[in-house]
Amino acid sequence: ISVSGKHRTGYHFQPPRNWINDPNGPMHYNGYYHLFYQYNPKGSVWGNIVWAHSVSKDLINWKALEPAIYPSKPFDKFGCWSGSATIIPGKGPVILYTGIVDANKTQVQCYAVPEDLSDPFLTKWIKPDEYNPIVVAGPGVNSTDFRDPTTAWFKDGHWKILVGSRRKHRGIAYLYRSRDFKKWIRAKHPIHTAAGTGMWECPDFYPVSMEGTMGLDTSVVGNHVKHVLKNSLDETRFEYYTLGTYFTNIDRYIPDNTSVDGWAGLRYDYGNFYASKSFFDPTMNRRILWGWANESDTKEDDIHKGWAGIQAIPRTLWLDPSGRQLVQWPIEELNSLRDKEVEISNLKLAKGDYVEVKGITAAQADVEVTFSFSSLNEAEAFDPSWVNAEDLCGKKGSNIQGGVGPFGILTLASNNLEEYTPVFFRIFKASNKHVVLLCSDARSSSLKSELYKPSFAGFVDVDLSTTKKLSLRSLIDHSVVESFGAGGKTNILSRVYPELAVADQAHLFVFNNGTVPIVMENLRSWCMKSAVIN
Ligand code: DQQ
Repeated sequence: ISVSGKHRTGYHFQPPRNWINDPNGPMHYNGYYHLFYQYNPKGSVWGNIVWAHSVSKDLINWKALEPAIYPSKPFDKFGCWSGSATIIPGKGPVILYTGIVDANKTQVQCYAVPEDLSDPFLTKWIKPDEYNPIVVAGPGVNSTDFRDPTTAWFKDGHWKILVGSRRKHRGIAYLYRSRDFKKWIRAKHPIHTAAGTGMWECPDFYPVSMEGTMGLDTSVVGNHVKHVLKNSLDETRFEYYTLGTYFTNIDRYIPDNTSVDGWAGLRYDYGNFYASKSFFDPTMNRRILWGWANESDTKEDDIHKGWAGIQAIPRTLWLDPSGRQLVQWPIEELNSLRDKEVEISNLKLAKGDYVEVKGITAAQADVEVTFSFSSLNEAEAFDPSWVNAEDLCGKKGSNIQGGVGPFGILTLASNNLEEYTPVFFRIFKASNKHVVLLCSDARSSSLKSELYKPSFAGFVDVDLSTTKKLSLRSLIDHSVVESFGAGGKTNILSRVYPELAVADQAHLFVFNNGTVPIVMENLRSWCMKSAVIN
């Protein structure tokens, strides 16, 4: 592996070179999955943005096509920014995207359609002159923060879309309606807004079933569904979502009182995951989530590497039976890359134990592990002022001894633990319940300084009075550690750049640094084959 290649991924999506960001217009059409994404054809920093295009039969192995949408019209001369695909029954897909009109970054919404519906790859896209751009910022709308149209849904004779925006510091999702997908009119009220959240990039709005794990097509409404509204917050570069009710008669969305707008809101991922977009996959009746994971190294590193940005592994997503949050899990197709397996059962981890999991390619692996603990009596007291999980993980890292935990895995570890990215749980005792913290702590991930090495963390909403077990799955891929806690309730993606723990010099450990012994009931880990990507 060349120097610039040692952190390239083996099974996370990336093109051979250059900058990528947001996933755009994911869909399944006529036997193929399509992934478009923001791409700079000229370099490994953001700029010159076009929609790159890849197709796949299984969401894992991808074939690159030429860019589908690139500046070619007066309304998108300065860039083709994010957007979505909608499949019109009986007609085929339509892409909506944001065109950048001028050097001031004035934004309008545009549409594109396949040139030839009989081409199985839908290689070429055209932007009809009639009706384009379909939406411009009207009076009172901030025309330089007005972008990222959603997939449309159909209700009562109208197609409807959202466009992200802001008014001063209030985040806004404007609603537009159309009968024919060509003439669009802004509704009197946005579907939802929230004070103090800033620009809403890449809104996503869709129904989830109140029972089971099956996904729903974007137009489904009714009393058996809840709706999800997700926004990507430009200012802090993280996303949050709420669960709530879509009142179709007034075209308003109101979040449940169990999920809040803004910084304290629920997150798909408590790590490096942004500008995500979901789509309904009719072949398996599931909703799939794509998200972009930016680099955590410097711009100079990216220029040197010649590439920047990956897509997270696509995740199936559904409503937790509690109704309070979503659950995510890597798409099952990923298992086709699992190769040699190592399994360990019933391993007791006493205080201070570190045990190496030998026999796998630890730099490119999939690990599933279940821990149990006999008693919670010695859990540390939880201070109610600890509202920020990331700060708490920063204070209580993997080598700070606790009561129940910290316990978990050390990924991408060098031989003598000069480098490691720990992914671990820590259990606290609050006044009337236990608080579970999941951390993915990049601080010790690399000997190299000048990297962004955050102690990412999230709380895990589990009831430890009924189950005394916690599970963890981590997808390790050279510069990625993508973890799913408690069956996908709390998820964290970290980007890390070890200097020593690369290729066959990377190791995997399990550990316990709490006074209470932990039983690792079962660990299965697989060497992961590389996917064929672009
Ligand atoms: N990236 C796109 C925008 C979007 C932002 C530009 C989010 O359309 O708002 O590349 O990362």
